[in-house]
Amino acid sequence: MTLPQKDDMLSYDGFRNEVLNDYRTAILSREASLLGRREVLTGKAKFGIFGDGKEVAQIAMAKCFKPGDYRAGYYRDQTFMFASGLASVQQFFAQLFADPDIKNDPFSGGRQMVSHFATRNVDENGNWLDLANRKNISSDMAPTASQMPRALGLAFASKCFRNLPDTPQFDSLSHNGNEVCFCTIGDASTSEGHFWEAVNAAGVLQVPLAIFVWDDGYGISVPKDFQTTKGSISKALKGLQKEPTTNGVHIYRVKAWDYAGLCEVFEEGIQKTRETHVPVIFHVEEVTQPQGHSTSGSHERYKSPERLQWERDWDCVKKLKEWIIENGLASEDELSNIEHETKNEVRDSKNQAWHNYITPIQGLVQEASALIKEVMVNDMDVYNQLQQLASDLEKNHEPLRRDVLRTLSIAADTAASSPMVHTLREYHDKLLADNEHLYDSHLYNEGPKSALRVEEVKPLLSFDAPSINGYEVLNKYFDTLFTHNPYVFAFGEDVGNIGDVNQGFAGLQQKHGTARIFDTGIRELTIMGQAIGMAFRGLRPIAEIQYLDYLVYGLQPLSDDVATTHFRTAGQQSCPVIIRTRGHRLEGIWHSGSPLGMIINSLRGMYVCVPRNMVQAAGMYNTLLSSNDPALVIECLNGYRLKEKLPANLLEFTVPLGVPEVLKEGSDITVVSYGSILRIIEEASERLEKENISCEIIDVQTLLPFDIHHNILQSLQKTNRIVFIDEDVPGGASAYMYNKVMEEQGGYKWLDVAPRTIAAKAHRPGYGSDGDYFSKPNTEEIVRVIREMMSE
Ligand SMILES: Cc1ncc(C[n+]2csc(CCOP(=O)(O)OP(=O)(O)O)c2C)c(N)n1
Repeated sequence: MTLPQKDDMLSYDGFRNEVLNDYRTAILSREASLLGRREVLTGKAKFGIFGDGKEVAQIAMAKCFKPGDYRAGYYRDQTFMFASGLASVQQFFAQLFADPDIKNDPFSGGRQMVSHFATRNVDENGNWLDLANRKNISSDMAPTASQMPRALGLAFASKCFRNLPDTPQFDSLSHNGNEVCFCTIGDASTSEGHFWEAVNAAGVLQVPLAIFVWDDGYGISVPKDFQTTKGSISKALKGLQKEPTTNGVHIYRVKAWDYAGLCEVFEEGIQKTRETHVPVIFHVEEVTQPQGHSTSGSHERYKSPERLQWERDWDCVKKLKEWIIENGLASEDELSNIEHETKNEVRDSKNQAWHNYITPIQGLVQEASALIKEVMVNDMDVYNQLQQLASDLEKNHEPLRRDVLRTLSIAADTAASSPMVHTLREYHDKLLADNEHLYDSHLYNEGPKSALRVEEVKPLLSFDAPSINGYEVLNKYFDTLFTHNPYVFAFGEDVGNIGDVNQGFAGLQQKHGTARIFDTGIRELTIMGQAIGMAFRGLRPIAEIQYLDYLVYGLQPLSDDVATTHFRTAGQQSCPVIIRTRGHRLEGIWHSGSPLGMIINSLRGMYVCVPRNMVQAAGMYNTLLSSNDPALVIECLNGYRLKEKLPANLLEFTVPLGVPEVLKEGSDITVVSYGSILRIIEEASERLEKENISCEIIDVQTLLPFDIHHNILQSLQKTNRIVFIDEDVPGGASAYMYNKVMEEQGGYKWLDVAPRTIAAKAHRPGYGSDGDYFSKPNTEEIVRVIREMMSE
């Protein structure tokens, strides 16, 4: 066999040590799984899902994982993490216990379930780390196959770097695109469309992606014959296999218990993809799952006794031990010693993790119970109740912060008439505030890279600034942007050759090159994945969804991955994608979409910009590119041929996020809206003006964030009437704006008449101009509603 060679591996002793160290890692990881399950069953942790059965394959895999490489995997990869030196057993248990201290659970600060790993990609200030010299783990997610789009993107970024001119500014991000993305997936999850779309795209794009399919024959209880054509993912993938004269992927099959075979096959495959960028798939068969799927159930329910016996016989750790003995590398006794020592070490690490987790909470318990006991009351019953509350709290062996807060709250209610009750309330509130940061922070960047900290710079519009079509504004903007910012890339369906369907990029591929502005297949999901991987690796992708209506195909990775990245890593990972699309009214059911309610409710963690014209859009792109926050920008489909003045400071001007603009001042009613419909509102306002009804028209500009300085409230304080208008369904984003102003801003206090919303019909807009008129809000409807409000 050929193990990847380190210097001392050339000697017999070096080889033997490596093998015994691998055995030790296998035992360590298996023991962590066994103890982990026990911690859940005894109630110290809530849920466990472990990597038992995959130890040997992952040890072999880790041998090929080099600084600069990436992993996009799922919840079974603890052994890989231990073997790569990226996780300790103590950290593993800290995450199992949901320890919110980032020093203890460095993957998620207690926010994710066990085995959802991550390594930082930015420092505390949001600056990119030297990723080319680190082993990188993109933060894991639970939805099956959700790692696939991102994995494709992480690998694709290597291709981008390899195709860029060799300038030193990218040195810390890539070594000429030599980095491989290691992607792991369970066999059942290959049934997801995500898998197929990503593998096809990888075969077309030719990127250094190494996919490891752990085939244990089941997806929880459902066997692979129900999951995969021919019951075998490598057979099903045959048509994608690379041939000498075609593109495609290399496919290998290997057994999960075959230590020597795994080391050999992985080394060969990984080296190939690193050098050639031809993707590689390892179908790892005969994987066992000694403890079943997770702590939620038992596999005896669905595996036959024969299957269970087979799994015991072919357990990879057992097989590795046999192989070591057969090859005379160590005796049974030596291996038993390793087992004994390692198991003790795992137990100690687990205990230390628990100690670190529980000690600060016990401190809170002590402080709270001391305070409760000290409260002076003049009623014996109350006194006894308080003593009981304090003592119950102290007796709790596994107290939570929640128990401390609850006890304090009940104690304060109990001692309501005591002059000392304020001590309880104050301590309660302080604890709540202190701990909120542990659980309710980092949804967006909070430091210097926050988009909300980007200074506003107004566009310079000279007298004689030319009035040009909206799409030409964008075209000139993107041209200037691509000339000056080498980190920016643009891609999507029809973005390259023809420069997008509305010509924002017309002629720019020819000028800036196919490496930076390019076409993709029709596959919104993995276009988002490409953006995610590139952004994760320090590039600044502008990825297109051709029309807003097709965002739904790409929404899953934005919602589950991008929008949660910063939160789920407690601020350690940034993924500043910019998704560019165009929407609102144009024509027919699938080219008139404005489903902003769906979007803003699924994308908390991203910003959502709804510019009314292309100058505003360009300003928003500038703002976003100065920050690390991810965002969706929705341009107006019917605005590309409207005339706008071209600002002179194209790359400098910024539009602040969350700051509405008053488009027309007025005194009778505040009209709040965004996007294409503003032009209809302006028309309605002109008609109302003739009746002496004066509308103040406000463009919110961004829905996430929404009016952060409460400017709309100021308008309402003047007009005492307000209507929210958009093209979404009733109860969609218009209801969101209503809620923001009424509840968050306290707008209800300033109303003279009931506030209203005007939205589109619940159905999608029909085709043709009358389809539009009767489906979306129109001038007459707006005039009628405002007139009604004025006469109330
Ligand atoms: C999108 C989605 N659907 C369902 C689930 C629930 N679920 C979690 S794991 C799992 C089975 C996965 O099986 P497989 O891909 O073979 O991986 P294994 O857990 O066996 O390693 C299912 C259905 C999920 N997490 N995500």
